Amino acid sequence: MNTTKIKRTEKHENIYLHRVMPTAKVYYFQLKAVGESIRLLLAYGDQDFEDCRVAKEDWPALKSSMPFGQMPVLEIDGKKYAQSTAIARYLGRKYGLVGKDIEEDFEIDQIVDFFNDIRTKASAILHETDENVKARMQEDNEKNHYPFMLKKLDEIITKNNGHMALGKLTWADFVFAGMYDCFKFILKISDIDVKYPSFKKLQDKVLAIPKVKAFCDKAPKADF
Ligand SMILES: N[C@@H](CCC(=O)N[C@@H](CS)C(=O)NCC(=O)O)C(=O)O
Repeated sequence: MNTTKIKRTEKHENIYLHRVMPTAKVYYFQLKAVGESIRLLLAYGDQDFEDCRVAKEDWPALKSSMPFGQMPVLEIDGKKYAQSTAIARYLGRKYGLVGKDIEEDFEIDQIVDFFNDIRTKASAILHETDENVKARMQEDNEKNHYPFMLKKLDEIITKNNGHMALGKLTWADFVFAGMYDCFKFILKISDIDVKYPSFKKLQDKVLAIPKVKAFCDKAPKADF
């Protein structure tokens, strides 16, 4: 691995050469949720970074300094970048966790979008304030959406040798592994690990990668 400290990752004939970023900071709440994949990918890439876990009460003062007024944000050498999927895709390219051509990259993108679609169905309920509407939305998801979508995701991971795409480790696996605890919390399906066994196995596989494990062992604990 080339660890020369230069500002940008160069692209040569579709191969992105790994370079360590001079300084990196991750801003996110004291949660895993959509920020954890970024931390895990940076750990995988052997990148030192400042893990800024923002307390809820400190957020209002910081909000206007973020590109879109939200987190997670990755700051590279003083410049801030937002959107968790875009950041994960960027780090995936940087660390070679991508396909061999744009069609393979397409396969990674589509499964990440599908995973995010499932998550969005659940998070819409979190934002609903009327308890009756919440209950109806949960029932609708459990009856009409989750069974099909989760079975499909389980089949895809199983078919891909325990990965999200391409039958190998890609940045999509980090998106899944980082998000899975929160995914379970918001979907509220108690037997999800048993019903769709590929999910937990995939999370465990990513979290067992030695550099990722070393990071998680030392990181502040968060339930989801
Ligand atoms: N699409 C964005 C969503 C980011 C997002 O919703 N961030 C939330 C926390 S999970 C946030 O910053 N909330 C505080 C706010 O909007 O003021 C991403 O994936 O990064």
